[in-house]
Amino acid sequence: MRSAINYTTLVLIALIPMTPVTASDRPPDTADTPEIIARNRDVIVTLNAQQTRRRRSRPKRISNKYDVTTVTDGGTIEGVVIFAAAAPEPEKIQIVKDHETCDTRAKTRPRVTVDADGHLADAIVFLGNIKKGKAIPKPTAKSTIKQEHCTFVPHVQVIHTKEKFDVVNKDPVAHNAQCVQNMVTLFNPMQPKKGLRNEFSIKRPGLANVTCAVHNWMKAFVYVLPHPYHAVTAADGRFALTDVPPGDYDLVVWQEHLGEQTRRVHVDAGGTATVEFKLTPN
Ligand SMILES: [Cu+2]
Repeated sequence: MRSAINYTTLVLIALIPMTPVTASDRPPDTADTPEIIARNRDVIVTLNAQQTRRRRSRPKRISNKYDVTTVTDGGTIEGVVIFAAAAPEPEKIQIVKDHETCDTRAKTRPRVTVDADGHLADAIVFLGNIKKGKAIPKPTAKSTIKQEHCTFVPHVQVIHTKEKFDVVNKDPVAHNAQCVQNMVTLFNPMQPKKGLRNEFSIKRPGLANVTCAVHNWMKAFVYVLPHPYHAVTAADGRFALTDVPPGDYDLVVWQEHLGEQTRRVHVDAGGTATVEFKLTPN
């Protein structure tokens, strides 16, 4: 009897590392995993807990409660984001495989994108605590994360909660796109061929990052928000949020290397509040 138990135990131990963690048997702390929609669920590869820990992101907690209302006396929040320091060295990218495709991309990536006056592009500005306001406009094009020249395009974007978006491989080499939010892997499609496309949505607001395990320099950021009050700063560092119901708000700016900064902003009916953010390296 004892030998039978020992044999069973050994078999079970031997099987443990081979058992993949799937969406349905994740640990209890990931029970509130955001909703994932995929055309082909077979391509979702969930990772083990160790891999998830290594790729942790630092999401800001944002309420998912947002009610649509008619905004007739809205104001505007506009301003500029300035990088108030000397531009840091760009990230160096070492391409070690798939040279025919990947060598077409730049071998460096700027940590900040600034113009001659320090105006910071590609920062995300949004209202952190708005509970009701205008409806999310119908998108003119479906949001997409493209894998092109071994680069995720766009590098930074806002996607709304529950919005359906595509991950698509435009390269003739294999990529994957592991998306992690709040230390939980939301999806991880392997796309071994050009033209492969998978559709997803994310239920929970907050920052998510996307990486490719095949090419370790590839990364993208998605800020998931339940409302339309957000902007990505243009080349001149400027942003504008319109039709904001009168009131007091937390205006948040985020940049991947500079972190977040929050400013309290008051909006009068029909008025314009002007904000200047100055970001520096941590
Ligand atoms: Cu890749």
